[in-house]
Amino acid sequence: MHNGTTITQFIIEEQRHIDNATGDFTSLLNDVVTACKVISNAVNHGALIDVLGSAESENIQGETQKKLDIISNDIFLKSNEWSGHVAAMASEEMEDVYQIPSQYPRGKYLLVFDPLDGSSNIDVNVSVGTIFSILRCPEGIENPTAEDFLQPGSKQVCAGYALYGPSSMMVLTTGNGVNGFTLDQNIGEFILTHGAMSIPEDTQEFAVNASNMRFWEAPLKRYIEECLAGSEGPRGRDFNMRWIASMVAEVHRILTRGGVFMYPVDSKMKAKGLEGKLRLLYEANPMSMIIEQAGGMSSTGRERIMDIEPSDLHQRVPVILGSRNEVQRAIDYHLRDDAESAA
Ligand code: P6P
Repeated sequence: MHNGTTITQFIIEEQRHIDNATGDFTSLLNDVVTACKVISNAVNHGALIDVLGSAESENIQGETQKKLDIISNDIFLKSNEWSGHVAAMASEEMEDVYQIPSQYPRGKYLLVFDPLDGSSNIDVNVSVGTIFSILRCPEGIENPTAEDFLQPGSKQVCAGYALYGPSSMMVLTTGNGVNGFTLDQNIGEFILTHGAMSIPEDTQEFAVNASNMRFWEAPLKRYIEECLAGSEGPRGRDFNMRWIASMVAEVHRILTRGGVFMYPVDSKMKAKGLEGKLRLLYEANPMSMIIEQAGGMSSTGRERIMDIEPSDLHQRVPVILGSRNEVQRAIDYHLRDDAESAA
């Protein structure tokens, strides 16, 4: 018998602090946990069960889908469509909103997710993850449309991720701090191992895809160049760089030891009419809620990500998140640059 707190027990104990809780949310979260266990199992088996490689299809983003992208998306849909807790779902892998099949009751929550983030890492056996966000369905809406999902990140009732790494973990927040759970493969349960996760305000570690540097805006270039100048430069101390190309893994490292993660908008994206690489509803918003709940900051460089009023289901935004004092410095550089340009 294990002696740790299971994620199910933790969620139910959290529910007790919520007035007139009906158990719907708790049950929905448990279905999300089940989906992540099934995805973890598929990811861990990799080449043994022929789930690697390309699906020979593209998603709405024009990105080649991996077989596991589609498998993971289907796992999420099948685990959550029947329960009567969800009114509709949306995902990186589906162009439109997924309506709950007519044979199942509808619920009061909207579930939006990136079923397998960082999937370009799958074939080279590097950590990947699942990101999810839970919103309330607007009152009286029977058949939610994309419009009903367009809520600012501040309206999320829950945000979390599963990280399929050396161990499989789940990290989640319901607005009352951030807690991490490790999958005990022997009993198939996520056990509380990282209570009350908190991000150090300062860091000497940044994560950015530096190969895009020549396309960045001036303030981002300034921030990174100063980090690279290290102890001989204006920062007066050396920095370390990491880039895993899997946002879930980067965010988890930052939650564990601090750091700053950046995926800025650049001139290549702007030439295509895009405002960033990462998607607001199912990457930036859930990760921002987690980061803020752990004492960090999450910004586009010019505004708090969780204040953005979404305009599209697959809207992209620039992301700068992590240790508060470093994110604030990057914001200051952006605002100063804008003021100089406006002068
Ligand atoms: P690049 C994965 O595709 C993702 O959405 C994030 O998880 C990750 O941080 C980023 O894109 C990686 O982007 O341009 O380095 O492949």
